[in-house]
Amino acid sequence: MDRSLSLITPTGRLTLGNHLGALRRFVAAADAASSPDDCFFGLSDLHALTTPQDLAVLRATVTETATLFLAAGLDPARATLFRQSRVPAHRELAYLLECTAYTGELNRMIQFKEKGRGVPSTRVSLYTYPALMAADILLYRPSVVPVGDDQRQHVEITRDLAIRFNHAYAPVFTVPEVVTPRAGARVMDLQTPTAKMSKSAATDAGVIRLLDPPDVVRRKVARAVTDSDVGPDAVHSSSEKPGVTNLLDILAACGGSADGITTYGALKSAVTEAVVTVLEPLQKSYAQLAADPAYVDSVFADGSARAREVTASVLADATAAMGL
Ligand code: AQP
Repeated sequence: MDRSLSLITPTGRLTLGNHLGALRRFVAAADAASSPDDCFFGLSDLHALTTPQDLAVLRATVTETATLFLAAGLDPARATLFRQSRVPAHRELAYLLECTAYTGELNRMIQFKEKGRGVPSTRVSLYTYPALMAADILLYRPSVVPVGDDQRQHVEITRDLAIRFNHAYAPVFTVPEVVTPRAGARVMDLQTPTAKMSKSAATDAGVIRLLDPPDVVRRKVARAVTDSDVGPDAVHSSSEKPGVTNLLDILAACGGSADGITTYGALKSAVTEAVVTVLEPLQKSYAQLAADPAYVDSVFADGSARAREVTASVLADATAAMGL
């Protein structure tokens, strides 16, 4: 089986978008795996430091996110779950890849353009993070990287760096393919349906968190922005009707159907029911796991130890290839 690799940054409490675009895909890949070495899924806590964080909140978010990985159904016997900061090869290879990357390509990265360019207090790490992200991927030699649509640019720069490095020095890296899910590839904010649903969104009203109770989900969906003068069975076009398109996409991704629905009220009820049905088992499992934090810690400690083992030879090869 092709090795699969992906990370989630603990910059906020996980959202429905993180589940449909990432976690759920991780679980499917792990379920199809024959060994935990086929799937590496991590918490990219180093990436969280590219922007200022309240450290107590960061610690709590790391714990919650780690617990959610397991609650979503990731089985440590089928996937290696790790923390990026516990695997020093990530930072070491990142430097070697900074020596491979060009400022021109880093200047084009959307995240830097949107969050940091022109702001004097922007952290240098926000500019260089694509090199760390490339290291995150290339260290594991995955042939496939499952990510939401929004992350394609990151995997594309990783491919460029790997190809450049392999040509300039030695064929050390596997050049990975990007895989994006069809339904739920990009869940949009319920209040601003032209922007993706983000865990670090400034306001919570348009963001469904994985641990939101059913009544909170209902309220957020009920207040979701819809588009004027169009029934939900009208043309499915995100440029003209981003609000209703998003609701229809969420409904489909959560296993619901819009057949026979003709009003926004009915659509929102169906969306609520479908989302709650997806979240309920996850929340139940979360409550059990949260009662045993030592178990969650041990899973990630064991996974990080395995990640240190598998990344050591790739880092050694890259270091030697650069003449060091
Ligand atoms: N709205 C989304 N729809 C589909 N997939 C999504 N992902 C994130 N948001 C959506 C996927 O979740 C994984 C997490 O990636 P990340 O932690 O590196 O952060 P991100 O993509 O920047 O996610 P957020 O939630 O928007 O975080 P912040 O607010 O911190 O920037 C990825 O696989 C991503 O595709």
